[in-house]
Amino acid sequence: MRRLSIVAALCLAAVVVFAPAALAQGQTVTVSMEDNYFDQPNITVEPGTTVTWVQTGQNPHTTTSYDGLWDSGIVEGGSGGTFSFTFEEPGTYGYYCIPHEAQGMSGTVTVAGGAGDSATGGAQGQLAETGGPPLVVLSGTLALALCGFAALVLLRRRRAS
Ligand SMILES: [Cu+2]
Repeated sequence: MRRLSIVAALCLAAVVVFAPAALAQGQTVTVSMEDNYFDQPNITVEPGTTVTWVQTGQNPHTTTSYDGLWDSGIVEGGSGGTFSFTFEEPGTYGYYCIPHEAQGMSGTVTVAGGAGDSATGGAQGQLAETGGPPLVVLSGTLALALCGFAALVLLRRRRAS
């Protein structure tokens, strides 16, 4: 019986360790649109991350993809308005603010961590995690499976004795 509770504790520990990594996959990153700059102009995110731009300035701003992937349109100053875009594919995505591009109000979102990624050089990373989440999730799943198996074996032994 004592052994079984040890296994249960180990399983719980595995869940606690690996669940945050699994949840991080669909994370959200916020970039503020200030007067007249993006507070984090260059960010690096994992595939599947939603970037939300928040209007925190008094001037009208936009977040507009250079590649035509997204365009918030004018977000009025003082409105606290937001615009979100989810990045799935690895790469570097440049964007700017239509009224203030000439004043240097532009930025990049680098999506890294997917297969075949090689575009991380020079990017100012917001994420400090090394190693891809898919591997972490995989090993977490494996750990849980092993826990379950161990519990089964112990249960069987208890019944046999
Ligand atoms: Cu602007």
